[in-house]
Amino acid sequence: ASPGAKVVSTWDFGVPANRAAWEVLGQGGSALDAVEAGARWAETGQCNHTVGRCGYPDRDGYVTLDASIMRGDGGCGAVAALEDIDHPISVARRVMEKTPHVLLVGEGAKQFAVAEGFQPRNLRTPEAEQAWREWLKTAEYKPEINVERRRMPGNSENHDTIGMLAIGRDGRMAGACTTSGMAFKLRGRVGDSPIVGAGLYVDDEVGGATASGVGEEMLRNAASFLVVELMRQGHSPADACRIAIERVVKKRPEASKQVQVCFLAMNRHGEVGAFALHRGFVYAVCDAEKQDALLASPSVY
Ligand code: SD4
Repeated sequence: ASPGAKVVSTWDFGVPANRAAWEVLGQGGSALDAVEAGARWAETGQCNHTVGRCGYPDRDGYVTLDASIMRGDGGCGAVAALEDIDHPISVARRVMEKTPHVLLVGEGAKQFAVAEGFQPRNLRTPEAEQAWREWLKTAEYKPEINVERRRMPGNSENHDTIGMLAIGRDGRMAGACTTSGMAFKLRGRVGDSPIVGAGLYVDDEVGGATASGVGEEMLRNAASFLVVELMRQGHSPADACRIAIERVVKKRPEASKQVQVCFLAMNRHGEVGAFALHRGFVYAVCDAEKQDALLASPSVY
């Protein structure tokens, strides 16, 4: 029997993003349409410096966006280092549905988006520009744990990359992950979010996983794939996320003290779990019973 529709996503802005996804899921819409709608909300619904429009730029001042989308049957599409297009998740979906490829990057991704009818626009807001100019004074790239929370003047909410997993009434799953990546990254840097298996992985036979935090750690560990494979071996979503975090720590114990890594997983039965390297990670859960649950994840340190 189907576990019933459900959507989960990373961080506290996952609550409104889930609601956008629920408008689709609650009406019997597909998990794929739901995660696209939820991710789109995050990309333009709110200026949060870490996703879509208003993302902070790289060290040379360019806002570059990464996104991936995946269906539980293995279909997937992604864009990396995409500029001037404010809905990278929808471009990723077009890559999946309209090309023989999985990942388009940079200028080619933009060309494809424009050919598909997306309107290019300047995504660098005056606020992002000001933050970048401020950063240029020291020009030191040093990601801090959960820094987005502190970067928001007068706003204690925690905002970050959105990773979203959904299961439809028909029991089929999908996931989406979208981000502007690490602020002030090197030009050309691509994180985990658009890399299938690192920032996102979904398999209808098992479940899905997504990640937030410093993407280099997810890339090193093929992390979302690892979480799904751990669930395939019989681990609960929470245990799978914890074991994957332990792997991250074991590989780079010193570096692990300095960076945040967070995993969120949902298995095909609709069970949800999460684990983070450091405190501060929260995730949002939405189903027919409750649309706005926000839960804190356990952490290692
Ligand atoms: C990245 N994982 O580009 C993303 C960014 C993120 O918390 O999640 N930041 O590495």
